[in-house]
Amino acid sequence: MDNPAKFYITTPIYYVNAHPHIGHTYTTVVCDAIARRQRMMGMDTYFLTGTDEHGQKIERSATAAGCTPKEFVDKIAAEYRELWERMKLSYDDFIRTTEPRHVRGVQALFTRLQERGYIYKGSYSGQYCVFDELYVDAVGPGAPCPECGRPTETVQEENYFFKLSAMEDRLLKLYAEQPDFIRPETRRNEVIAFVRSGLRDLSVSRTTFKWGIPVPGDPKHVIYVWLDALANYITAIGFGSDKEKDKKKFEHYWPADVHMIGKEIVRFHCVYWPAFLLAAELPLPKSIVAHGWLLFEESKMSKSRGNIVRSETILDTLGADTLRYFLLREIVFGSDGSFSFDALVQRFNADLANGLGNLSSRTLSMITRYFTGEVPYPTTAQERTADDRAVAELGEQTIRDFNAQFEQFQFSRALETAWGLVSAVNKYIVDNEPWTLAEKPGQDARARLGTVLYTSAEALRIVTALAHPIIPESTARIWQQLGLGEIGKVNLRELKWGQLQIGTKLGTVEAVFPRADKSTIERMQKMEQERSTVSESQSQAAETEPARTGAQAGQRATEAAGPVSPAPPSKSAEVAAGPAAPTADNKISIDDFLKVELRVGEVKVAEKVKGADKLLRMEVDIGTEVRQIVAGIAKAYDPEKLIGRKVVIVANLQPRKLRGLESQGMIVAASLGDEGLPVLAGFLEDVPVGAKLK
Ligand code: ME8
Repeated sequence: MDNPAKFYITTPIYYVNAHPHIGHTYTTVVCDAIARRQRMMGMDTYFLTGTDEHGQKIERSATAAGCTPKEFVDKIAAEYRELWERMKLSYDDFIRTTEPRHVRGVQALFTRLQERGYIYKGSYSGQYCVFDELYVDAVGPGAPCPECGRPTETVQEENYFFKLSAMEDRLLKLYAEQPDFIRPETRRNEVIAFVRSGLRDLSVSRTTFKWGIPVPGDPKHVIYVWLDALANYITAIGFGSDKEKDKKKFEHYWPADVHMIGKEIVRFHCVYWPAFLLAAELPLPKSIVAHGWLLFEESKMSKSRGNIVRSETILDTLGADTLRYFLLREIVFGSDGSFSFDALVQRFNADLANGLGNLSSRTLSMITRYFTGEVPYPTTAQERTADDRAVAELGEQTIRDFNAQFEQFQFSRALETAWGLVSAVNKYIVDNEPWTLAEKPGQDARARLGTVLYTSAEALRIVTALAHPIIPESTARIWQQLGLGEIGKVNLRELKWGQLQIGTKLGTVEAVFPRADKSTIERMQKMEQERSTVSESQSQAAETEPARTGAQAGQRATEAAGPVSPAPPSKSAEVAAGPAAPTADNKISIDDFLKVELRVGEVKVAEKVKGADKLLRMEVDIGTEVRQIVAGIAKAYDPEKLIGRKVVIVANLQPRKLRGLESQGMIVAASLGDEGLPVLAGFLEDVPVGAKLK
């Protein structure tokens, strides 16, 4: 049943195989802004986020890091929570898929699907992409995953299957009858085309690893990680619990109003998830909204590409509101958008420091100075100028447009609208020169001064209320300075021009957004570099680091690709830049050595680099990810002969470009003779991919 008074919104639950970056922050901030606004509209709002902690990818990351999966997931889940606190995210619940309430709920869902005849036992033989946790149609060992291009693994096992093929017509009917089920339109069309091309039954259990939720009554199988993960949206609000209070909660909040996701996980949410729910006879979410990617240096920001920006760096310099504002204002929701420190600082200075910050401080300080801190009388309507009326009308229009645009997920336009009012009022202040009016004698000038400052303060109040869901901290401060108390209590539905009470006593006026100077960009870039180095070495020590980017280990750029010869100690000391200097006899400490992350990798792809007769481009699986490595070994090795070979990789080198190709690590080799003929390091015994050398 539709319940107009409630609003339930979810983020994806994030994998804990890597640290959070601003891509994860983006989705979560979008949901937070929506949730905060819904609360201000008087809706009974529930905002859910969490972490996705099961599956082969996580199990492998934990093994590679030398700890148990539980230790591993606890650490990264805590990082997410800590970061979300700092980002001022107002989530109501944080679900972890390792929690008993989730395990119980997933098993209940599985049983429900079995009872309704949608699950049967069969055997699967084919390719599986561990990175995407996806069964793919690719053929042959190592065939690339059609989604991410990484080599797939051949899986042959007895599995439980879900009758996805039986759901085709019902899904197509759903997409036709509920056009808003998938947004935006482009994603909807892709999904429809995918389903029309035919659905095959889906394997929903695995037997080759343990880190998952056991199938009820058949614990040798663990439930497919996507069935496990998607179910979080219902288990978090009580599905599968016997308790009356949980059942009520589920009935109250389910179905979700919005599942917010990134565009790469549309198929799981728009095909598998409604199929599971239809089969289980549970109501369907009202809409699945997919946004684009945050790009950095022109490609999708992701840990495996090593091009991430951490939210912490921005939090430490410009604060949570700046990042929140930037993400919603700069990225056109639905499309891909680029992040850069330059653009961030520019937005901050233009819109926050010079725009809203300036409007707030000049208006409020003038009221303090000229009217002893009390909101002055505006003159009567008849006496107001066209300028005054234009601002009031724009204020009304801004409320209407902002609301309509925000509701259509057009956050950037909505903020542009609100900041249109900010600019108009800043101009109005300049045109009307209240500082000159204050100098003039007589009642008329005083009345004009009152009107100009009232109009400015009222416009400031409106923008502050509208922007609160996006920049909660700074707007709360402006609200206090306006003398209006707690901003969280505002009812946005009732927001209108003219509600600012005459005589309101202002709070202490202070700058909310001090301008950032040019050095801020450099500082942030430096912090990012230091953070990478610290997090690399910390995780080395704790041995809990998951997938590595290979970035910032202090390696000289010229050494970042090509075979490594056994290096003399002084050279190793350069590689392992850090506090521990080489000792007098040129020996390095064990700590220095441990900074170099050596891993066993398997060559999946190898080919010559055009126009470079010494270079080979390889894709090397290092257990947690597949790295592109460019090395000067073409004279010694035929590319075809390298495929399937186990090699040793220096995994934590700063990536560098060779002939336009990024090399994300180095392959270890002996270097023979004057020419330095490379001979690859290898093993006599069989060793697992991803194993660490120490
Ligand atoms: O896919 N730009 O988890 P995940 C924008 N566990 N958004 C980005 C982004 C980027 N560069 N990078 C990540 C999973 N995101 C599964 C989900 S849900 C039942 C299971 C955001 O850690 C975006 O929301 O890979 C994307 O869909 C999500 O993080 C992927 O997070």
